[in-house]
Amino acid sequence: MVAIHRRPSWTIAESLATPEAAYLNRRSLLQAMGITMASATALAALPGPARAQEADPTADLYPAPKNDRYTLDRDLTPEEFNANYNNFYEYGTQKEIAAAAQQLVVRPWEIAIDGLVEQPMTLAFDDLVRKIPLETRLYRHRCVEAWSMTIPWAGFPLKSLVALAKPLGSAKFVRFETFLDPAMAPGQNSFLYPWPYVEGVTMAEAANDLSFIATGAYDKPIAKQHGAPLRLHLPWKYGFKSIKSIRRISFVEEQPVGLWEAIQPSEYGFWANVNPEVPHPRWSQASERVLHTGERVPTLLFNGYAEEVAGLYAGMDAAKLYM
Ligand SMILES: Nc1nc2c(c(=O)[nH]1)N[C@H]1C(S)=C(S)[C@@H](COP(=O)(O)O)O[C@H]1N2
Ligand SMILES: [Mo]
Repeated sequence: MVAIHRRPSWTIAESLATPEAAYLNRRSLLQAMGITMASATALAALPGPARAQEADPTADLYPAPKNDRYTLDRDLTPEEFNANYNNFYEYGTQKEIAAAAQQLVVRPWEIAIDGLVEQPMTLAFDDLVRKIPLETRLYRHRCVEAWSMTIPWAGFPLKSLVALAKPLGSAKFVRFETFLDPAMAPGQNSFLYPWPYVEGVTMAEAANDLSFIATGAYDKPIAKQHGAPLRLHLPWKYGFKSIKSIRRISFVEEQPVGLWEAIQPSEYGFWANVNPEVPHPRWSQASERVLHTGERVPTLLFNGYAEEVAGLYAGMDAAKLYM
């Protein structure tokens, strides 16, 4: 029984993935807000001002200039699709968490920087986002569930934030942690998950130009359901590595254990590099469903970013790199 409970729910059909209690809670929450299930989806899909009740103090930073190194051979996923099909277990185990995620309180938002650094510090997001020039990059996003999207992120390279943090030479990994606040994230009341969400990368991965901190998407500040006010995106890795709503960044000597790895280490590893030839223990990674077209296309090694990142893994044990 324990093994079944601990199995991530994205491994089963979506219609079965939501425990009834969570589903009912969500319904009553929305009803209390005067929102029906149908109108909640419509509400989340509304663009710009119609939805944004609060003025965002960083709105003037977008659109950010485009970095032409990162463009794509595929169409972008329309914003309404990205805004209404998410994984954000703090707000539920189903894909339709956009309405619930509006409970996320993003101001004030501070990011603690600690561990093996010259001087631990706390950064206010609204200051940080003006310290490093923002740019727009078109990135592929590939979930381990075998679907994909393409997203126009805005933000800055993770390596710029690392430089600001001044890590010591002894740091080997960067560990990221999301907020812990069950009052604004009902999913964190579930004892099936070891909250808060944690993820990590090596110092070399963090220094790679592809590793990106997204603060915006679709030419405006990033939506709450995507992990406002800042989230990681590592486009050559399965999506679960790209942690949302970062509150703490620690420089450490030991390899961090992510939330999914902690739950099921035989299925979710530290590296999680995309590889079509290495199936997940229970399903193939050979192809992926492009979310907005429904089309199935072959999956590429390192999700199409081999040229940029393959060198990071030279000489390493291949058996572990792809899960
Ligand atoms: N804090 C947090 N970060 C998270 C998740 C989550 O549940 N909580 N889900 C991950 C998974 S599995 C994926 S595929 C992506 C989804 O990002 P998106 O909803 O913006 O497409 O976020 C990742 N980051
Ligand atoms: Mo995912």
